[in-house]
Amino acid sequence: MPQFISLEGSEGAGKSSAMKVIAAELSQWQVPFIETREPGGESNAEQIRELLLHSAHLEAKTELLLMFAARNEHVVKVIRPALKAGQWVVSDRFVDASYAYQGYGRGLQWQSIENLEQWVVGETQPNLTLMLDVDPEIGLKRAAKRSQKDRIEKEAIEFFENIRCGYLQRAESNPRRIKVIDANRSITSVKEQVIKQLSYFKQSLLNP
Ligand code: Z5A
Repeated sequence: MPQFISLEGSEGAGKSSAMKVIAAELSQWQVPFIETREPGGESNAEQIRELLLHSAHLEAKTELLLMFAARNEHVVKVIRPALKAGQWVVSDRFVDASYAYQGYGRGLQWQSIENLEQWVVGETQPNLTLMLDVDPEIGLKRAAKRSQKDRIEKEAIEFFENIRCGYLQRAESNPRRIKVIDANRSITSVKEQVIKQLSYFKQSLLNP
């Protein structure tokens, strides 16, 4: 059965490096897979991403609705067809990010996010989510080494602290699916933790 894996974490958690580790592992396992991302992962969704990351200002509700508009294009045109065709899907962010950023970060109503999730995502839920947990002070320092900041990255540290709480809360409520990786540690340690969690996941598929 093809599996859906998502990767989550706040600013500078090291998702890009973790994506490479996951891709290398899946290649070794010889499973067909696609790598994708949110917001984006599909041509219309990528255009919505531009709006989301580079508009001068967006109302919080608009931000949430655009995340789900992009997600609908992504789920219908990319994720579901790939899974149906027998490919695994690895997505850099998915619906947990909306709970963390728009729910905890922007303070939008939980119920609205749940309604949108039911409507847009439905049963197309990740089987495994690796959540890279990093102290925002560390994550923001790492991210500062990169080029220009986008609209969301310009938020204050308190915003990212709330997001971290949101992610940890999600992990606590979904312990079977969401595995927390300590991303405060070195790149090598993060890599080892990711490989370990993937190996547990593989075992759970072989011995359900
Ligand atoms: N968003 C949302 O609000 N709601 C939603 O529903 C969704 C998304 C789906 C775009 O996401 C934005 O959309 C994002 C959340 C929001 N906004 N923010 N902020 P994105 O995933 O495309 O963008 P991002 O979060 O800005 O990704 P990122 O900062 O690129 O994260 P990263 O991939 O985790 O960082 P990285 O590039 O891998 O690492 C940053 C640097 O740190 C780099 O130089 C690394 O070499 C270094 N690094 C990484 N790991 C380590 C360790 N362990 N030690 C030392 N240095 C390290």
